Amino acid sequence: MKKIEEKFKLIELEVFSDTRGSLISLEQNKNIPFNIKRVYFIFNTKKDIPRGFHAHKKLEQILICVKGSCKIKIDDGTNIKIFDLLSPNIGLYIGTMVWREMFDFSENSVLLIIASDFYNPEEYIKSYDCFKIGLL
Ligand code: T46
Repeated sequence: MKKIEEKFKLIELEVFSDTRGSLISLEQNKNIPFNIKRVYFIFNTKKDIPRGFHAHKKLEQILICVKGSCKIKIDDGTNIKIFDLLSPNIGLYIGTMVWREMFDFSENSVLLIIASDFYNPEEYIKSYDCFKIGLL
């Protein structure tokens, strides 16, 4: 798969549905546009308690709300956009140096994240001002 040039974009995932239900498969360098090194998920969230508020220097991720819904605010330093993740067949690709905030989680929602690298706290930019400077 060709590397994604955009800093962020929605990816529609193929759904295999039949009388038994539905299935979505995630494969590295196929519908996930990078090597997968980590998968984590966020649950037990509260509607009015947002999360995130950081950017990553090198990390690429895909966010999929596999249960319920949530909103993701994305800021690449030029464009600010809010994505409504309402369906498990929609992934939000977030590239490097993109500020993200997750909020408005529905009850019992589960946000699945596929990441291009292992967890590394050094890799986070947690100050919005530093994020903006980093983009210069
Ligand atoms: C991101 C958004 C979408 C780990 O130990 N390993 C991990 O892989 C992760 C992601 C987190 N943690 C620990 C670090 C903190 O003590 O889990 C705790 C909560 O993490 P954090 O406050 O960073 O969670 P969010 O929801 O603000 O952000 C997370 C990811 O950290 C971040 O990379 O892009 O989800």
